[in-house]
Amino acid sequence: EPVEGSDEFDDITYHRAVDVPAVRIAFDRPEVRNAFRPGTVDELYAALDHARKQADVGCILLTGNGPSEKDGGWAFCSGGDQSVRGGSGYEYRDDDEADVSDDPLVREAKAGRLHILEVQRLIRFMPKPVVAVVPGWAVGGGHSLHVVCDMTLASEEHAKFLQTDPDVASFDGGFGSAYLAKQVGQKKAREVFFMGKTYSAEEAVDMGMANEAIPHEELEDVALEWADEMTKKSPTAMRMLKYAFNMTDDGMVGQQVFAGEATRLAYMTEEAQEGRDAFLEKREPAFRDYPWHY
Ligand code: 1HA
Repeated sequence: EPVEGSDEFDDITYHRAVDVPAVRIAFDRPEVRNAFRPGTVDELYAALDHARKQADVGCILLTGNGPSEKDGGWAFCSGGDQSVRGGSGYEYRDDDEADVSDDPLVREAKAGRLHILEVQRLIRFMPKPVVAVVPGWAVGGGHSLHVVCDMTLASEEHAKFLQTDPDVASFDGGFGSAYLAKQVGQKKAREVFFMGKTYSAEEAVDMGMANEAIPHEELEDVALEWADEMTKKSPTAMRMLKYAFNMTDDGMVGQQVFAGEATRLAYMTEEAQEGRDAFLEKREPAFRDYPWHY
């Protein structure tokens, strides 16, 4: 069932699964292999952020609708829409339904957009698993998106993984390359970017950048099964695990995110509530009533 507000989207679709506490968000531009233009990215960000804030949603499936009516081709995402790439990034054009301000200063500030990186950070830092469900091409910035997702499930028949960044004079020097190298190793990651070879679902699994190759017909059902399994687990444990996996690679930001969750847990203790109460009651806190755990 589509959730409230989902009919506002033009370039993506947003569905709440019926029996599983999960959301399916899909690129919906199959005729251009689900390339993203600035409006697509705005919508994707809004949709992911909406899913992030739902207390009864524990998993997000990110995918691409298809096949293309033009030629039957399947795609997860082919990265930035090259037809709207301007001098400094991707540009809002007239047929992009995005809501762009009439203020010329705002328009200028939004002239060249690379805000898919903000989407990457949202996926990376949201406290629930995001699974890339790859039914076809994952290319360029679309490849980087699957890399940043917590897990990747790929269509056995149609998934194809390809990095074209340097072919079009672009480079994801962040998660798309550095985190990929953590997944597949330095030599292989350099091959992915420097050689621009196309890899099948099975090869992606063997390399360690995808979790499973699944018969195309079953892909969405299996993705929902994975979501079902993950959302049966303790939300707190899942959140702490995601942030723990992130932390060693995310430096002080990783520490900050993990520590925020530690603070939340600490606030739940009587000891922390004694600290608050003592302040409000203008008295010394009775912390000596609490043990020094070992
Ligand atoms: O690297 C970044 C960033 C880095 C840092 C910060 C921000 C970043 C933001 C974005 C990106 C990037 O994404 S750069 C990489 C951009 N993407 C590409 O270079 C991929 C271009 N596409 C392809 O190489 C191929 O189309 C394909 C391997 C995905 C599929 O090939 P196939 O199956 O042979 O189909 P093809 O005929 O090429 O494509 C079908 C239609 O989709 C074509 O249009 P048509 O001739 O039917 O009118 C094609 O032009 C269109 N299309 C495909 N991909 C894109 C696209 N149109 C615009 N942009 C695309 N990315």
